[in-house]
Amino acid sequence: MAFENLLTELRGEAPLKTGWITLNRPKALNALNDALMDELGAALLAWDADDTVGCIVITGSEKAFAAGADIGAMASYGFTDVYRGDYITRNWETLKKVRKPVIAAVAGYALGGGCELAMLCDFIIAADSAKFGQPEIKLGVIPGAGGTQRLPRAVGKAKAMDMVLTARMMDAAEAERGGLVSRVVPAAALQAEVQAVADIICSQSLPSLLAAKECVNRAYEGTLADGVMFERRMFHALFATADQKEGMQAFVEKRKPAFNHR
Ligand code: CO8
Repeated sequence: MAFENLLTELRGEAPLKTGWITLNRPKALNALNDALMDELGAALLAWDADDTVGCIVITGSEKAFAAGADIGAMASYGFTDVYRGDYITRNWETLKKVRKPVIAAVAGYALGGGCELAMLCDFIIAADSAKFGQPEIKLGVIPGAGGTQRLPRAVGKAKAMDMVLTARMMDAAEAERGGLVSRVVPAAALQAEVQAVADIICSQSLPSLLAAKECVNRAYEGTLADGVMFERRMFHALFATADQKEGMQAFVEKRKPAFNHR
């Protein structure tokens, strides 16, 4: 896949490969313009449909995961422009449609839409250089791609209010304490550490990965009773797969499973 605002590469040692998407508008600190978001949507859908890919990583540069929506591009817009054009929703829902696990590998700034993009991923692994923030208030607006909803769910109301109302940034250590990120690693080791995690994911059965992701998302977005019932039915359904037979038989025979993703 060749893009103007992204670099894409398949990596990994596991049976399934990891699709790496690197946001690549370095001169604008990976500000998210329409062209980049269109390419991101296309790259995500291509790898979600590719049977050789088990996991996707979205990353940026050492300095910035993404410094937000492209302020220059939207500075002159009026209400009708953004409302009629449904600005912001452009390809933002695409990431939610991806059924394979998506990891955000964040170094440097993840601000505004950049923080929202990272939160849309299934989990975030942060370099110790990462800085998260929703600074839209300084621009006379508010977060527009889920920041006011996902940040409180991740770090609680107090920290989210503090960040959204004052534009204060959260460093990697505070983000880990608050539950926004799953792990913090040295900046120089970010890609290797994320690939090691992705390789573990890519060693599992793909149907199980899709089911696990769907179930955890139910916990995040639905009621406990619905989520527990949904999980139980998905658990039952996985007994129809060859990978369940292989996974359990391999344990009994004290060997590694060889999943065929069926
Ligand atoms: N949009 C456009 N250009 C940007 C952006 C941005 N968000 N951020 C940085 N740049 C550009 C700068 O203009 C500069 O360009 P140039 O060299 O041509 O002057 C270049 O990137 C480097 O930036 P700085 O010189 O400012 O670098 P510093 O290291 O001094 O500062 C900061 C880094 C702190 C990250 C600073 O650039 C900054 O504050 N950026 C803006 C952060 C921000 O306000 N983000 C929120 C934007 S609004 C938003 O995201 C709404 C989300 C809605 C949903 C998403 C829809 C897509």
